[in-house]
Amino acid sequence: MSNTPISERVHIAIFGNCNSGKSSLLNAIAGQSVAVVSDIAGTTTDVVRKSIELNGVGAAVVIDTPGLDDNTALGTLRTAQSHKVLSKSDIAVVLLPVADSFLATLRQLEIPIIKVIPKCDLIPAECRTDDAIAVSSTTGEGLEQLLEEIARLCKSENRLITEGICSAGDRVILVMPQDASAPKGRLIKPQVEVIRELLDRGCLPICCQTEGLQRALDSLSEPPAAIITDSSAFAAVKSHLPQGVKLTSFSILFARYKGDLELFKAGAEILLTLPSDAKILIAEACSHTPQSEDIGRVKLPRLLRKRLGEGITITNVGGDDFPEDLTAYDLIIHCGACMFNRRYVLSRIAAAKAQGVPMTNYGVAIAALLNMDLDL
Ligand SMILES: Nc1nc2c(ncn2[C@@H]2O[C@H](COP(=O)(O)OP(=O)(O)OP(=O)(O)O)[C@@H](O)[C@H]2O)c(=O)[nH]1
Ligand SMILES: [Mg+2]
Repeated sequence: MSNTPISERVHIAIFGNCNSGKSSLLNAIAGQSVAVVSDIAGTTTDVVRKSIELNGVGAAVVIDTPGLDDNTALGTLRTAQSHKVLSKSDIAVVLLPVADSFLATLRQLEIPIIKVIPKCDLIPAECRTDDAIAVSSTTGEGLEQLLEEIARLCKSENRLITEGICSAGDRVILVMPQDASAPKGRLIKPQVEVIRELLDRGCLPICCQTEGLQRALDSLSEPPAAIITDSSAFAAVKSHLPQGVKLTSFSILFARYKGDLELFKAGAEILLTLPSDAKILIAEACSHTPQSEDIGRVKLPRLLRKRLGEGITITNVGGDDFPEDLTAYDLIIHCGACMFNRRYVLSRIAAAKAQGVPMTNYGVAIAALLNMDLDL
């Protein structure tokens, strides 16, 4: 579990004013001294992350942030850091009191909030309220209740990648071309995650490359429940698809799992009607050296130019480099975002929506460009 990548960990961020006890709470949750604690306001100047296993939650990362009311010379920079954490927070633990505007921002981003009355060992019982958990990092009071509430909120967010595509025990064929764009010696993360989930669900995942699909189908006594393919092999897979077998792609599964499939489908429809001088932003979560058959830099631009003409302008960005001003673009095409947590993808979607720029993702865009009829 200690190897769980950060994108799969539940992100629990602790927010509050200076000296409210944020770092002490992180230490209390982690059961060790991770962050520096002192009675000097503004002790925490940088975001501190601690990866831990939490009961009832599993792999989590607990994030300590600088005080929200830091008005020292560097305060604005520090509070900006705390606000940056927001876009990746699955759950916000808020030490009261904080400005109403901060709570309003959390609500706008639809981030579940757990309100905490900190240092409750110093606070008379009559000052406690029902909508906040009284916690003392010093005595441990309320800590268990806080952890239970975190676990409860996490359960309601638990989702399956292959929900609705197959049932427990089904046979599922996975088409995974190991071409020039595949990393050497390993499988990419979406494939690994889908295989793992299918195994957890008692399914039989059957893996092949595109040219092995017919043999895989022939080797089964009855058709599989579904075929999940790399987007680049859609056309080839479709030509082998037996009747009644569901077809989807890794990108589409992750669009549902991490994003907003309806919005991505609407974005793909707009893609087909874009003018010949359209400006398209292709955003990828991982920053890697461009490869010869790279989907975001080679395959997708090729398909886009074939469909819309050579006059379009394509801009590629990677990693955290997502422009704040998106209005220069007619469409954003995002990767499957296997390196980002769901909340971060949703915050990018929210930014695109707020600026009125349509958005889709690799798999949905490719399916539309190839006129594929998929089981979305
Ligand atoms: N009595 C009591 N003191 C606490 C508790 N939690 C924190 N403190 C004390 O409050 C002071 C501030 O604690 P920190 O955890 O550093 O607070 P912070 O919110 O991280 O502060 P900044 O990093 O400056 O924003 C320290 O002196 C802690 O020992 C608590 O539950 N009870
Ligand atoms: Mg601190």
